[in-house]
Amino acid sequence: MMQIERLAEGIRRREIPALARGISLVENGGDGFEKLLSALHEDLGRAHRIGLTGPPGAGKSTLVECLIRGYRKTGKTVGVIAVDPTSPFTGGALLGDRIRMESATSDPSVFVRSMATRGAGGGLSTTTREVCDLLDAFGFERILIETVGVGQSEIAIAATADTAVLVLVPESGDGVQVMKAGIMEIADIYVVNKADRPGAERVKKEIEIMLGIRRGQAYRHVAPHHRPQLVGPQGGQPAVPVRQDDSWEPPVILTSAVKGEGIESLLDALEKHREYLERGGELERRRRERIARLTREVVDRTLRQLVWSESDAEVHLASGLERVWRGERSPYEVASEIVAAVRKEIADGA
Ligand SMILES: Nc1nc2c(ncn2[C@@H]2O[C@H](COP(=O)(O)OP(=O)(O)OP(=O)(O)O)[C@@H](O)[C@H]2O)c(=O)[nH]1
Ligand SMILES: [Mg+2]
Repeated sequence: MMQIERLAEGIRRREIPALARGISLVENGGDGFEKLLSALHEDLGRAHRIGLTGPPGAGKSTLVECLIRGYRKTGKTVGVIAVDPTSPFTGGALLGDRIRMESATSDPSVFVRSMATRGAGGGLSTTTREVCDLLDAFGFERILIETVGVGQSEIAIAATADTAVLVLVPESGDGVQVMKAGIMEIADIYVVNKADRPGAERVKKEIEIMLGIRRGQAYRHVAPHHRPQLVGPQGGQPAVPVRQDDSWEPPVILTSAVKGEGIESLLDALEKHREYLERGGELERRRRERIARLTREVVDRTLRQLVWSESDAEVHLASGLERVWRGERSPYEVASEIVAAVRKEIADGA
């Protein structure tokens, strides 16, 4: 316990070794990792968390390196998490910079961490979110989370960010595929990277058309009284007319990460989205939702732990399996016997 307190203190004091130890503890679900996260909870909420997802090889890591350089120019500190990377970061130069920065000052500005393993403590998205929390508590102003793929688990990871960026490329009709996969719903910014190759403009148009169609459909199902109203603070007409629709229109940005082109536009869009989130109360809504989701997941994993590691469920399972094998029980009957036994254990023990 004291050790955990010290670790939390070290992270607050921006000590890289403490951060690294904290991340390992969280990744492995080691002793006291939840206490650490709990202690740091009050330090959260300062970072802008940005998720970048997209198909393998789309240039996400190269873009991340460009963004780091962009943020460093304006003096912002950046933490990076690469989840299940299929290829390492290419930027030897970047790494060199990082080491120089770290040794030149006790206030490290860039920290890059790969998460090659799934968290032992819970699902990948929960663990990613918890590692993000450590980076946030440490004080990084921008946190970039890179994930490969456009499937459900990547969507879940992207949903732990404040801003979700989907990185596509001109080839292979990615646009259409991704829209069909439904990842569309979560992206706040679209990037067509490798715009130095042919077809980028066409993919951009495709995405914009699809975004337009979605928007049109979305409004048809909204009853008029649910639309934002032009009312002032006292319910009358406002002195300054507010825009009736302050919803976010996801921009589609062309970049060439290898040439460093379009990066300013992307940085600009990211800042605009952050401002939008703060202005309209959307940031608070997203963060509340995230806290609810996290709490549910922590309850889930605590219950799993309670059942499978701290009760006699495994013993009941072993004897139950024999009966299933002999044809005396179905697995469902055994499962409900296990649940009943665990309930009784808890009731008796509590
Ligand atoms: N032509 C071109 N190539 C690029 C661009 N951006 C990245 N690449 C190249 O694409 C390859 C993959 O780049 P990465 O940045 O590793 O892509 P990634 O999306 O992080 O890849 P994974 O993490 O393995 O999914 C590398 O060879 C890059 O040099 C670009 O804008 N134009
Ligand atoms: Mg990568």
